[in-house]
Amino acid sequence: MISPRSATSGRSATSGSSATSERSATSGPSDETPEVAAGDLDQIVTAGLARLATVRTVAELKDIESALVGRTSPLSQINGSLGRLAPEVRREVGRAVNEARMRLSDAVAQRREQLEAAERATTLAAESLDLTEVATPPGPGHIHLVTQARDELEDLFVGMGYTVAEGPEVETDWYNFEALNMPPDHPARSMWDTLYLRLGATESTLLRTHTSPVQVRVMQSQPPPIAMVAPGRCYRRDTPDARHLPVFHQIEGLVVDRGITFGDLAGTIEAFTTAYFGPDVHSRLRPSFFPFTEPSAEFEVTCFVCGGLGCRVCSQSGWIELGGCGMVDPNVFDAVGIDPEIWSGFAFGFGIDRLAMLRYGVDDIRHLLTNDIRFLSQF
Ligand code: FA5
Repeated sequence: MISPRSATSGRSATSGSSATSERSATSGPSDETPEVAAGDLDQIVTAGLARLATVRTVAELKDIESALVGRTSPLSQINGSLGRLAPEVRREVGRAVNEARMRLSDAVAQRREQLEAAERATTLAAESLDLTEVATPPGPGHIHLVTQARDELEDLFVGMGYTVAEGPEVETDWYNFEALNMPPDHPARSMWDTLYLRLGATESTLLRTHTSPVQVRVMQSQPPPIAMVAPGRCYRRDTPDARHLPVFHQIEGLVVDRGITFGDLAGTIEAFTTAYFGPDVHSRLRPSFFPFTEPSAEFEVTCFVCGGLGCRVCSQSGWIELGGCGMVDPNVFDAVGIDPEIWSGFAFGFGIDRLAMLRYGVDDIRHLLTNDIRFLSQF
């Protein structure tokens, strides 16, 4: 550090020497005199300019500005101590400090302009729309996995000589239950808890719980021989889980002719499973109960996961249940006016969603409904 004289010494030898004598004469001992070197001011300015060059935002600049030229800045502190200098020296040092402040203030203003311009440009760029940009058009969709399975099953059965029939999703109690040998209060109705519509007499109209009512409608509308399949949507008050949905799809099959036997039913099911799943998959029938078929059976296919060896998915049995089947109950023939002494027949019904799950190894039936494009685009 040098004395205030030194701060001005660069300008003239004369003024420099007079400042020295003034100080010793008027300001007392040198340790009470603020000492400011021209080099110090230069250093403050140089460091300030370097600091300014690193500022990146207008907000940040505000803080730096007050550190460089604000009330607590080194320059203000020097200014504050000028009073202790002799008047001529004070003037010289004051001028030098002001010059330094001006340089820094100018530099701050210049930097502010640059930063504001840059921030304006960034905002504009963010808000701008590129009207020339070419948006990728959405790719073509494709048929849903369940619809693919339904179409394939229809083709398969048509190839085996069946016709395709349809029935309403909103059914009457008579078609869904009574004509199928389930009079009111029949305990088997509880197997198919459903959703009723506020239409007509209480609980007379409902969302069908299975495709079996289409059997009745077809037998009413045409005389035997009959060989038909009826795919469609069904509804149940089932809580969704990995294997159940409240809205799902079934396909119904009905064959009525003279001399139809349980062997025809078993052979038809084996033929369809092999055709749909391939030669390694076989079917088997397990005794069961349905009010509209006698005898009744569940039909099962070889487990796709373990190939029949037994695993967690098939509960170690090697088989997975697909649907129900059996010989048409004489009471159902009676309900539609077909003579069971002349005609016999079989019927089956199974879940299309379950079938698709098994064929493609889908581990949760709810994936079919979530509309996740990553899942759907795989099929
Ligand atoms: C029936 O619905 C009978 N109508 C089947 C039938 C037809 C038997 C003709 C005899 C003669 P079941 O309730 O078991 O049976 O359902 C048949 C199949 O539908 C089930 O094996 C399953 O594959 C499918 N299914 C049933 N409920 C659901 C559900 N909530 N979600 C998905 N699939 C289901």
